[in-house]
Amino acid sequence: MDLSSLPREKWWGDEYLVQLEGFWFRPQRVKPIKRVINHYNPLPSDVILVTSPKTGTTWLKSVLYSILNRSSKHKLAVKHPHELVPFLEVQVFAEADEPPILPAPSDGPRLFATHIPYQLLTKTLDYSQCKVVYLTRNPKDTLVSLWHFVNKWNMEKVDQPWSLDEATDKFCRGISLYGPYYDHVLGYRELSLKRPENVLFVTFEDMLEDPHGYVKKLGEFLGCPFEKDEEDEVEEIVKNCSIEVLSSHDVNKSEESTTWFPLPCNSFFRKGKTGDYKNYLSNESIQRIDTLTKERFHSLGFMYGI
Ligand code: PAP
Repeated sequence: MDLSSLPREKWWGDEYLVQLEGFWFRPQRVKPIKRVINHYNPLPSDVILVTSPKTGTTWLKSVLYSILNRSSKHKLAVKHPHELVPFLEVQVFAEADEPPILPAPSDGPRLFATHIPYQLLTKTLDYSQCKVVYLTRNPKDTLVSLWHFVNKWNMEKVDQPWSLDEATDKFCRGISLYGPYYDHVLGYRELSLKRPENVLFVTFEDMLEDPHGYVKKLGEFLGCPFEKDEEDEVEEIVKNCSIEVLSSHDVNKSEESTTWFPLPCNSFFRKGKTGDYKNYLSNESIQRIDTLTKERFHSLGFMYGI
């Protein structure tokens, strides 16, 4: 595919995004995303975590990994969640010209993650019985988290920080990683309403409020419920996947970059709270985002606390 034929927009620093079928991506992701679309045929037993960037991917990767691999959940102490649960477009289908040889499901369901919007994966998902867990997060905290992440990345390249006003403007105009954010959420929201057996829609805020209840709910959804006498196991998963415990492991504290992303392993852990936007966004920006949220989400009965 000729990338130069795609619409492009400046993102931050000298980075730009290109638009494919209405969504914005880093140019180097386009080919792997196309490979996922063309070659990934999910098995009915596959579990796919889908998120928009910065909505809690690392957290839910740890939780899902622990639920599905109960006997090896101790691996979370020595491996980064992004290594245990690979992204389809960043790791699994990253390099190969040919489709990769995917692991056989002999050890239980395969667990993958992706940020690819439903609008680009309709053929992949509509004909599969695989389970999809979609995690979203309120747009203001998502934006602030992304802005912090980019500035960490930015530091290694240019001295000028990316201004939050510019980040907000781009986010609201949809020019964001795998954005527009609203279209991303709505695609999976509608799918979850249409196919609740296969798609579970979860918010970061609900999970943070009741992690215990959500670990059990996810276990049920994935067909591996916790028994009544397994409350301790549920509690252990909640604790081991908390940001405090996860971020204390050497592997997650590391300043080393992963092989597939040019930022230290510790960049995926910051505060992990809700409402941090209040410390950063101006009233004007909050109003702009809330208006957009009402316009885009309320018509579908998704209130998101506004
Ligand atoms: P990714 O999509 O690039 O993989 P992702 O994991 O979604 O990133 O986003 C990181 C956010 O999740 C950070 O949010 P913050 O900037 O608002 O703090 C990070 O702190 C948060 N996070 C990571 N691990 C956890 C966890 N175990 N519990 C709660 N939040 C977490």
